[in-house]
Amino acid sequence: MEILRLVVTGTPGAGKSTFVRAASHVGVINTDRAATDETAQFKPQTTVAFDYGRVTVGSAIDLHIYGTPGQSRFNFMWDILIRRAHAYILLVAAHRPEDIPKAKQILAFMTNQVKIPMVIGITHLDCPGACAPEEVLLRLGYIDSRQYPFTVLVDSNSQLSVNMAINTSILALLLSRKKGLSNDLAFGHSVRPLEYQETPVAPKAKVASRQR
Ligand SMILES: Nc1nc2c(ncn2[C@@H]2O[C@H](COP(=O)(O)OP(=O)(O)OP(=O)(O)O)[C@@H](O)[C@H]2O)c(=O)[nH]1
Ligand SMILES: [Mg+2]
Repeated sequence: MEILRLVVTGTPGAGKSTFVRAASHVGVINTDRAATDETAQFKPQTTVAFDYGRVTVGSAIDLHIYGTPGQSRFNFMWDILIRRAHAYILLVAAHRPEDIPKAKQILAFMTNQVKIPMVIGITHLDCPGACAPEEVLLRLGYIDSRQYPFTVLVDSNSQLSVNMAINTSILALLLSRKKGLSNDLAFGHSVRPLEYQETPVAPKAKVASRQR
């Protein structure tokens, strides 16, 4: 059985720990602790190291799932986790568009560290004030719908929805291994990778030009 590692990343409260809990076939490891910063305004606990769960996919794949912390002060964990990952899913909360620059920063960080398949998971679409998925992708820098990365609409509380997101991540991974298929789709390279910066990108920052 092949062991594959999927990293679930995204901004605080995007639904990473909930996703790992819903997905896992075994008891999860969870490192949530009381939130002491601005995260405490919308949720009492935040992940300080990682979440860990496992999913057996048929008889072929043993999928290990790692949820990252959302806060950038723990970005040393992003680095540790992504370096051994085979693919990752970036969760973006549609109802907090003000957090999308932070999601873009995480994407830039990951893209600069590794070249592995990536899926965007848009969460909280059921919440008041949620942006449409296309708006979320546009704010992330995907200006051309013909070059969207693999994208799934996710409710981390729904096991079915989480399973579909996992299947899409595995599909992206398997496609990236296929010779003759463009890797652009699976790798989410339709926007030029940004340089990671510690400070969030200003909301009106210029969208990166598309890679030719
Ligand atoms: N309504 C709604 N709630 C969601 C959805 N996805 C996740 N949630 C909820 O959003 C909250 C997210 O909490 P966590 O899973 O701890 O978020 P996290 O991304 O791990 O956050 P950090 O560890 O702080 O980075 C939980 O209360 C979930 O039940 C969704 O699609 N819709
Ligand atoms: Mg968490």
